[in-house]
Amino acid sequence: MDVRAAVAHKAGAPLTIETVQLEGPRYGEVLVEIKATGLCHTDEFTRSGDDPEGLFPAILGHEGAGIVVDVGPGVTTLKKGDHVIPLYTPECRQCKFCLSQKTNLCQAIRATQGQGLMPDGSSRFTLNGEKVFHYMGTSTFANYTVVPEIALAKIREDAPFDKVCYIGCGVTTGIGAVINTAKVKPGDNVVVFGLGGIGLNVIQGARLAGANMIIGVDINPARRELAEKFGMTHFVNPKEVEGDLVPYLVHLTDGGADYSFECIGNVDVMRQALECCHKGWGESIIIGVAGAGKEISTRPFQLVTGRVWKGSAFGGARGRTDVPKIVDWYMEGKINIDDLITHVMPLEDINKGFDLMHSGESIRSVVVF
Ligand code: NAD
Ligand code: AHE
Ligand code: ZN
Repeated sequence: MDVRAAVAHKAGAPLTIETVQLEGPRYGEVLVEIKATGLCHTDEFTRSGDDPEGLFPAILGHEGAGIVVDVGPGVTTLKKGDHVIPLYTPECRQCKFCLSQKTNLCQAIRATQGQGLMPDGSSRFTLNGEKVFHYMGTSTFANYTVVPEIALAKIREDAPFDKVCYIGCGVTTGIGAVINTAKVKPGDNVVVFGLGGIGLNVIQGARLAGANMIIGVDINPARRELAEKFGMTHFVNPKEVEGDLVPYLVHLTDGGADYSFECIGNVDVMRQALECCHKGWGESIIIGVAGAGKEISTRPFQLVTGRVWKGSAFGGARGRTDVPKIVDWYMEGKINIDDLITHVMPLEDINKGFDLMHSGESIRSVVVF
């Protein structure tokens, strides 16, 4: 079938809107009509050429929501008409990783997903007869996409697609990193570096967890107001701090953060995030994705003296189990998504969404089909 998609033809180039051909679902696969998709900084990371796994031409997008249109043979848990959120971290419930109960990083299809292909090693997308790669197993910058059954969370039908698409990445990543990865407890002091689409969800997760100080760090002063609405208690603009940021934050938190979160993808900030943690127990969670060739460093003494460096992918969430619950939280008014979706646009304007991300004007842009 013909589908309308934003195609990334080469690294650094704007996306182009094209009519692409999409083959129907094969064994264990599902055809989904995408109704809305958010633009995450990770899409920009790959579009820009910073992603060592980046492939071109590809259909990017991993923060979508839509409706099942058709199912391939062997699909048992979904049917036509079901409302779904595609999962770049699937949940097969059978692999060593899923069965371990120690991680959400299901590996059932990770190898082919990283190669921009479906689990059988082929692509469903072509443009003028040439292969177009899938992206993160989701490719939500298209009005129809094919996704493995294990990479779809079934959600309630009254949830608005243009809001809950954000649960497909940013909301779950931010809130999940606080609840699942860090396990923040009431009274903990938290420092959040980067108050964008992820960091603001870390802030609301920290508030849900009952944190005491919730310190937001961002070079964009315009982030302050919204972050305060989401629960930030103190704002720090590194450009306005006299002297080093780390001792400033350690002093502010009376010895250091119980938990810090890096939500930027900057390896120098990752070091600051670790080093502002409390001696003996402070934990720093890396969420930001750093470009090809980048490495983190610190003095091992920082770890010897009890600070812990961790990472979090998709907020440690098991998508098919946890995403429907987070949709419920939104529908029950427990979490705020609406205020973070600052811009809505048609697919034709998707490049404007990336411009808004760069200028710092948007938190989340959502494309509606
Ligand atoms: P975003 O562009 O919305 O937000 C980034 C924020 O960081 C902005 O507010 C910006 O002003 C701020 N910032 C930039 N440089 C800074 C600095 N030196 N000091 C302080 N603040 C600074 O991006 P996003 O969508 O929130 O994504 C954030 C990061 O998280 C990206 O690297 C993205 O790829 C990554 N990410 C990771 C996961 C995961 O599962 N681990 C999921 C989603 C996104
Ligand atoms: N391809 C990159 C890594 C990108 C990355 O770390 N992705 C996160 C999700 S970001 C969502 O916005 C993730 O889930 N990682 C786990 C995984 O298996 O990819 C690189 O550096 O190669
Ligand atoms: Zn994302």
